[in-house]
Amino acid sequence: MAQRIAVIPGDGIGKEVMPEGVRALTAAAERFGIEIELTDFDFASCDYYAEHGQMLPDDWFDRLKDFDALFYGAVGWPETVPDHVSLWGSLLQFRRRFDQYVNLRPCKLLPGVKSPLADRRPGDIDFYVVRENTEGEYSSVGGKMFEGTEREVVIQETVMTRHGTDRVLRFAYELAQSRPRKKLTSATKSNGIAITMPWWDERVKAMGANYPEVSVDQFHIDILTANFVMHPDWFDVVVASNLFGDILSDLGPACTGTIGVAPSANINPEGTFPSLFEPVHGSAPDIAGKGIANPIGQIWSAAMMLEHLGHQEAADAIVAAFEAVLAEGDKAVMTPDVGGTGTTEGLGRAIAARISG
Ligand code: GGG
Repeated sequence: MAQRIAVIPGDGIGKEVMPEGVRALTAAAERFGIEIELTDFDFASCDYYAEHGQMLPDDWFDRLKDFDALFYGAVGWPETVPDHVSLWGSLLQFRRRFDQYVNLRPCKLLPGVKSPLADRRPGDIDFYVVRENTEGEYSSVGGKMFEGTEREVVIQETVMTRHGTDRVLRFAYELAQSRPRKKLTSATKSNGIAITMPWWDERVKAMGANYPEVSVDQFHIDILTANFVMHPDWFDVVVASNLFGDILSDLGPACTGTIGVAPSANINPEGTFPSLFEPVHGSAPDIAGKGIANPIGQIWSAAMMLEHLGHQEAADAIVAAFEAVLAEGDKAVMTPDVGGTGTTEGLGRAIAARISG
């Protein structure tokens, strides 16, 4: 049976990198005899908002729920739609309604890509950020009082539940246990945020009782960010709340040279709903329309999607292809963020050709 994949490019460079993600996906599917059925959607974009006054059609849930996976680009075009409106109107709806409670983001220094950190080589940086993806600081619980007056009050709460926290910690522990180093790092700020964060620390300890082989470090987020820069080799699996995980999963790839290559998987581990795969980067209005965005974040997300769908060989072939093209380092093929003068399409085509063999 064909794998049904919803293709949602979104905004800005999402529309430019998506064709290259699809090119890589199609090349891998052809090579490994995987039947895929791609369906394009124009919603979850600010262009759609401009036409319809909302980011998603009313029936979006029913239209997407039976897909095997969602392949997403990027959201946001602040010139026309405030960022919090576009994000809450699209991506955050997907994550919540499809219960994609794990956001898995690999940080890996790739061959041919220069880390801004001194003397780092491929192999030195290779870890995962596991971000809680449905609650925490992104809960949007709160409100305003006396709006627009001198007495204006604004409140927004962080919501952490035992159910929501334990399930993402379980995923992180399982991942750490499956890796050779078996090391988990948890990020909080328990000295300053003195209710939710110490409680998260307690849940980490409680869950750890089920995973005696996994060694656990607990860091405050401020020193943890410093250590991402000074000692990225310390980390194996890093688990954090929604906001801290979001920040760490931009910082991690930045330490590997460019956020342009970083992929992510928004996973519903039970498979009740489709999972969503997207690059970590956003719509990048500063370079949108120039055809120079790095497509590897989107292409690597395609590999994570194939792995999730059970096609490990095809996923490995995509990763091997972009690693080989990066290692060759042809400046005319590389995009500017990795030191070249090439284009999104040129780099995408080079990788697809390598996948096809
Ligand atoms: N492809 C990722 C994307 O579009 N990100 C935009 C963004 O601001 N995301 C915030 C988040 O992931 O919570």
